[in-house]
Amino acid sequence: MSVKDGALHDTQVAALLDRTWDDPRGFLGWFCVVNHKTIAKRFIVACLVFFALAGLLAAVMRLQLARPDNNVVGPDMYNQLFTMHGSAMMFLFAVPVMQAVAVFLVPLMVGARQVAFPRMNAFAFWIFLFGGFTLFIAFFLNTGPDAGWFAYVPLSGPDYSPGKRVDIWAQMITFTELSALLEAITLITTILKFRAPGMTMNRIPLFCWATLITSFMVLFAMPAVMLGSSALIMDRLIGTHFYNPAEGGDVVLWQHLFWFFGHPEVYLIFIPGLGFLSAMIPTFSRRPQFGYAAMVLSLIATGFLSFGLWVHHMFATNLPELGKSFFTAASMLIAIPSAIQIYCWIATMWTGKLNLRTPMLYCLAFFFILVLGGMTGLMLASVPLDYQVHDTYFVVAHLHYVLIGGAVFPLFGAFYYWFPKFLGRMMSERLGRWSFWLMFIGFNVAFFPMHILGLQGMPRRVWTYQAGMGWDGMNLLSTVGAFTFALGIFLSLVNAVRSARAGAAAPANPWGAGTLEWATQSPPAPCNFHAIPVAHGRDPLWQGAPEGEPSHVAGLAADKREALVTTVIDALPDHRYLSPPPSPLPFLSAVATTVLFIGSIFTPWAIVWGSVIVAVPVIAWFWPKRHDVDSELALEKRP
Ligand code: HEM
Ligand SMILES: [Cu+2]
Repeated sequence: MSVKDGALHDTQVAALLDRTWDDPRGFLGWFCVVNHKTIAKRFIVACLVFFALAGLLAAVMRLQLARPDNNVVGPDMYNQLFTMHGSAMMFLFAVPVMQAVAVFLVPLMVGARQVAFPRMNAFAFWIFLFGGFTLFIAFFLNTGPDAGWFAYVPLSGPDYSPGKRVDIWAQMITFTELSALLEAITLITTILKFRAPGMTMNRIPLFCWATLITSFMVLFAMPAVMLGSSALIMDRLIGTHFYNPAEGGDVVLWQHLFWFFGHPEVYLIFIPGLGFLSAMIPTFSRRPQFGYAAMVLSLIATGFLSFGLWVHHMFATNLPELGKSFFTAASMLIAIPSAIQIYCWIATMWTGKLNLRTPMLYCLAFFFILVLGGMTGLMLASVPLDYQVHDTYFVVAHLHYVLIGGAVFPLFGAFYYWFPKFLGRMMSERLGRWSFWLMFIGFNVAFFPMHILGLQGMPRRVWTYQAGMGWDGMNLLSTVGAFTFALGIFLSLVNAVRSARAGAAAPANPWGAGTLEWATQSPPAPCNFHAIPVAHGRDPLWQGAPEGEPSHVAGLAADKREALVTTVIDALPDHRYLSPPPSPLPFLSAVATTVLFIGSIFTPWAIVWGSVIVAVPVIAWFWPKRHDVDSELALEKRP
């Protein structure tokens, strides 16, 4: 039987496609799902749970610091709090949530039916989930890591951090970053090979460009930290000497490996944030993005330069002074591509017709907050000032201005913007505005005073301070701000839950946007598009197909999970590809891999017997099946 989906408006074909691509049902089916939208939704929810947990830890820290000589938690607990807060925010929320949103949006934006490697995508989600849970379970058992999210040696080495705390940190970081690597590969391949015909390189939506660049950065950055943390656990468990100067190792090696990852990490959060803005600003300005080529080039430049700055986190080590001045120069240079982007957005808004809806408010907050954070960044990039405020609250203020301005505000804007696409319902605009203002004011009240505290000399990572240092008022203010911020976030959650149940049904394109994800119904059908669109411009929904040109692809089978693969540069149809059906094997492989990693916290032998446990489901996963081989051969024979 060969059913073609070429005939548009054919409800029978649409129904068949829905059946072909639908998620399996039932309790067991739940573990077999490979649909990128379902996986992405679970992934986003998991990241938000980790965000909430990390936020709760921050709230406890702020309670402790609200008054001098306070005793809400003790010093040991405080160490775990800031370590877990930093680690969870960076490793379990900020980067993965960007990847999770991209897993949902990218196939829709490029007009594809599925991500490139659906089962690997599912596997990556499960190991992320298990790794994150392991870290938090350890924390609730009072064995949470306590050496900082940067885990500097020798503090995190065997001498100063005995016990299992840092072992758990090291293995779970390697583990969850494995998930980031797999997601990066999935996203890169999807963007390069699964674009709808006509979506040439210079028509890729800017959010997809941002995702492409961050994914390439992940491939270079994550191995550095995985290598570093693997060497760390070897030093701790089997007595290697990577970081032990007494035996020829080097403590600064850790800092190089960590920050070679750690600085780009910030941009892994920030660049997708830029991508969100480039999707929302043209829509709410009702005109195409100004300076598309300049935007793409400055995204690439930002990604590239971000690898050349890591030493600015190490100015207080005794590296050669000349080297440090080069890193100062590079750190200042990176402001230029971001400035170009900001000018292009301003030009877009200026020449367009601004429509100030909730998502747009979050975009405007980005401008305000990020510019302040960027300025303190430029200040910190100069070595003398960095010596002065090193390890004070000035740095805490700076990093939250950049991270929250660069990622959290754009992300919330993105949630409001794409919520109709995610769940098929509109969010409340009124609650959205309340939430926005509480977040914006609360954020500034929480973090602006920290600049002053830092300049007054309050060190970071201290669990308390004495009265009479002149820090009391600012700290209390900061705590009040933090709780206001949290209340604002909570209102958005209320908004999301209420709207998911009782929001107005969303049309396909509620904002009148131009990119392809809005071409399909809200929420999209299991196959994304009943007929794969052909892109005739950068904003296909605004431009439409010229007279006589095809608007959709015809001729794909509807009774098989068939996807279209196109060429990298010109997006010309290349070949058909059978997307694999649902399977429990990614889930089982993830369980096995988790056993291996958790075992390796306790004994290096877990690598040996763990490999056997992992091999079983993985071999089953990749065992060639007659059915697949036959249908692939059959496809090749078709014209
Ligand atoms: C929800 C609002 C937040 C509050 C109230 C908050 C509060 C804090 C505080 C008080 C510290 C300093 C701990 C200390 O040095 O004693 C801190 C550190 C940190 N925060 Fe946040 N934070 C928030 C959100 C975030 C977000 C969204 C991110 C990342 C995306 C983040 C990343 C970090 C990092 C990386 C550190 C450094 C941890 C360390 O020194 O090991 N925070 N935060
Ligand atoms: Cu940096």
